[in-house]
Amino acid sequence: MKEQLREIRNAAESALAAVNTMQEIDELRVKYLGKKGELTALLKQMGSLSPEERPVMGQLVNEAKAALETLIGEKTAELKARATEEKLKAETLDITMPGKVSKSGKLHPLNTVLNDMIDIFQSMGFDVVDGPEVETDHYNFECLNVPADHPARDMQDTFYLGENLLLRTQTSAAQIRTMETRKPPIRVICPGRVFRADEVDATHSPVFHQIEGLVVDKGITMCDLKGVLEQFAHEIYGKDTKVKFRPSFFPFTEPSVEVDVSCSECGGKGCRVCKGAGWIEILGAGMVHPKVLKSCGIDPEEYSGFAFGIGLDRLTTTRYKISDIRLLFENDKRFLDQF
Ligand code: 2NL
Repeated sequence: MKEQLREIRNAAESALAAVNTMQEIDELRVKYLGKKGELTALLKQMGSLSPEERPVMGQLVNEAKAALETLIGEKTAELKARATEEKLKAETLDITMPGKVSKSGKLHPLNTVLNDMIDIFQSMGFDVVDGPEVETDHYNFECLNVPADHPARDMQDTFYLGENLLLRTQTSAAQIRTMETRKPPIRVICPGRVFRADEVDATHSPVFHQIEGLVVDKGITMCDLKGVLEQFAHEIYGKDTKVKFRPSFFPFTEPSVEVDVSCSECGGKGCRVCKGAGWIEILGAGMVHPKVLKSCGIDPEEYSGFAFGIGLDRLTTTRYKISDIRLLFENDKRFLDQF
């Protein structure tokens, strides 16, 4: 029987030394230590031994059991450690690999310039107002003292949607509506899309952007207009920028001016950007025509005001040295990615 025990123990030990999986260990545990296992079977044979031999043999079998259990424990720990090591090896991160660059959205150059303009005028106390892009003849022309025979009213210049409906040609209509609904003092700017039936080329587009400003109060003069526009020019182009008023004509302002700033590229000496003039025209402006005030229910004897209109697209193309206005509307990603 001792011989049998040694054989079982040797066989179990060499089988355990060769296992590679937890499943194999479990199978060996059942084979040797289980209820129907080989060691249990040996214990059951003890009845055939003499009373002297029984405890000796019992102790030997128990020793063998304990030894096998220890061995199984060690082998299990070893397999678990090996599995962990393999798992870690498979999950190795190469922290020197370049990461994935996620692209963030950004503002269209027109909106960058617009936001700057809004900041400047808001800091001077202007509100931003909005209005419809589809307007009536009344708000777009009539209230602005644009007479029926004015060339701007021609089908060739304005997109008409019907007898009296049209796509606004300037954002003034929104300001007319503001004068109708608010009482002076009024200080507003109105940015937005405007439409003209222009021939398309590098400097003309049928859709473009305008920012108009309007101030109405008691005792507003041309000096206030000049002060506001000078402040605006200094913030946009720098403190040394000079501002010049030239006489002009618009039906909705009297007197009317066109406003030039000293060329920011050459400082006024004359260069390619200003075509040798030293000045660049940036906007049109003037004192609101008394007829316009009256058409909005504001008494021109009591109140006066100034208004101006700035083209946003030209301001953007000169700031970023963009050669063709059409690039602003095509939304080609290769173009937009440059800003
Ligand atoms: C230009 C000229 C201008 C205005 C727009 C205006 C608005 C109201 C009343 C009177 Cl509600 N005037 N707007 C005045 C002068 C010029 O725009 O050349 N823009 C690019």
